[in-house]
Amino acid sequence: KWPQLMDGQMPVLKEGSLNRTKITENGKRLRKNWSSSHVVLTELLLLFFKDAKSFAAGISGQGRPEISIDLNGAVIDKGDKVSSRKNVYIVSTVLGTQILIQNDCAQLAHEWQVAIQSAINNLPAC
Ligand code: I3P
Repeated sequence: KWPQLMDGQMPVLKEGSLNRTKITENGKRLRKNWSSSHVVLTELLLLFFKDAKSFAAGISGQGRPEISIDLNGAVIDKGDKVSSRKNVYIVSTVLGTQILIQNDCAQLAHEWQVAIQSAINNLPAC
């Protein structure tokens, strides 16, 4: 798998399927385009792959993430104000990217919020 190529530098904390859409890039608003994604949480990065197969393919194949979020300085909040969907969370980065993540199962979505918040909290302050 892709992170294992990094020689154990990037252990996977959590992975699974979520709906996602990018709503802001470099501070600029984008048109929503919800799609399902294979999401991989590491200590430093939140990665969005097209699907599990793409994640398993490895970086030398078709395994590049579609979106890579730097968790340093990132914030995760409830996203109910920015979507009509249920169980939406919004991840905002220092560089002005915002991603919505969502799942119809409230518990599953909440577990992602907890895991992402915990990864953010565990990053060194400086
Ligand atoms: C958007 C689409 C999104 C919806 C968004 C709509 O329309 O229906 O699913 O976001 O609402 O604008 P279009 O396909 O024409 O771009 P949610 O599903 O998150 O509510 P919004 O404009 O209120 O963000």
